[in-house]
Amino acid sequence: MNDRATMVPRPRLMDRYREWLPVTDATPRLSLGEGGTPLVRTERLGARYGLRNLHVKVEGMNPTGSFKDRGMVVAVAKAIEGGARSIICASTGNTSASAAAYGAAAGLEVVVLLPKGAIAAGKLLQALVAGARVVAVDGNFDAALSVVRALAERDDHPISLVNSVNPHRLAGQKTAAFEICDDLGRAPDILAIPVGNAGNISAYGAGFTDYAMAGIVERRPRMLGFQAAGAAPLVLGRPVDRPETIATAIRIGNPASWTLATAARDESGGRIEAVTDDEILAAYRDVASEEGIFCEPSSAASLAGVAKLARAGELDPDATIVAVLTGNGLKDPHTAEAAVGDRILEAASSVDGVRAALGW
Ligand code: AN7
Repeated sequence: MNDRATMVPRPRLMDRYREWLPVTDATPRLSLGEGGTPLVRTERLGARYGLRNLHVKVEGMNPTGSFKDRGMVVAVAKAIEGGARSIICASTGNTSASAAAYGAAAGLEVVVLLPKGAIAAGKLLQALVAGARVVAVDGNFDAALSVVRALAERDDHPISLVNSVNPHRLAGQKTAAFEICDDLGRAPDILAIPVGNAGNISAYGAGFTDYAMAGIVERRPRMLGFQAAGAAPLVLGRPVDRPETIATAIRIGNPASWTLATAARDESGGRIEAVTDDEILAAYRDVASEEGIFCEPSSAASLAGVAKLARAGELDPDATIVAVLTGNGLKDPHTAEAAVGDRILEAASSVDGVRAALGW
């Protein structure tokens, strides 16, 4: 039997890391149970990639299935604290799902702009079922972001912008870096992460820096960011007009946090590189079939990059590596279907029928 006196309630994210967040006594204690996601040490996947200390941070375990909840809870709480009644964002899907959920929980009007036809099915449905006002715009994410920025600046319809250009979003997202250090008892040697609008790599960089400056960890990890090859402005060093990739969450041509992200890369001695859609899909299947972890395609960009650098002999096999899996695979059933093909065996409903189908 557990001693109930030693069992503590699960802390809220904003309480657990309060001293690092812009939280005051006037900030509403909003929570859907975000944060506290698993850090899983991979055995089979690590062995496959020739790495003895490969971990994944499973951010798809957040309430709406992505890391966006860490920043959204802070941004929405601060918006309410400031008197907002409405919030708005542009999104490749996960930010809108998160804004819709936290906005619903706080009783706010939520408006989301999405690039028409370029959002994974689950993410779109999350926003709709939560009651957000969804506008599909005839343009890509970069175009939608510039429209919401302009809308949020107008006085005729006051509305709070909750894209990652809102600093409270990045403040909340730093907590994932804190959790990784708290779980490992140190900072990893390498942090691998997918990069789209480049907010998350910037937030992790800031989080590791906070812990290093406070003396909680001795040094910061090298940050390795990975973009999809068809949407790799930070690798090319210039915006991409027509970004293309099956990893729709990171189909972004002109990242809002460009300067912060390249600074996080450079201060850590890291790199931002491109991985192809085929490499992303291979890693997406590998982590599901070797570890039982179903992430969304964009998330697998981090592992695809690790696999590629490991193959090239550029990673120390003993390094402590954490790859961030930013979102849940259930969000994008169509990519999953295409990735596995028609693998369903058909059988009569009998022992002999099933034995025949299995070739036993
Ligand atoms: C699963 O939801 O930009 O580099 O509008 O959903 O911080 O943008 C999502 C981005 C990685 C990239 N993985 O993070 C949005 C959006 C997943 C994502 C990223 C996103 P950033």
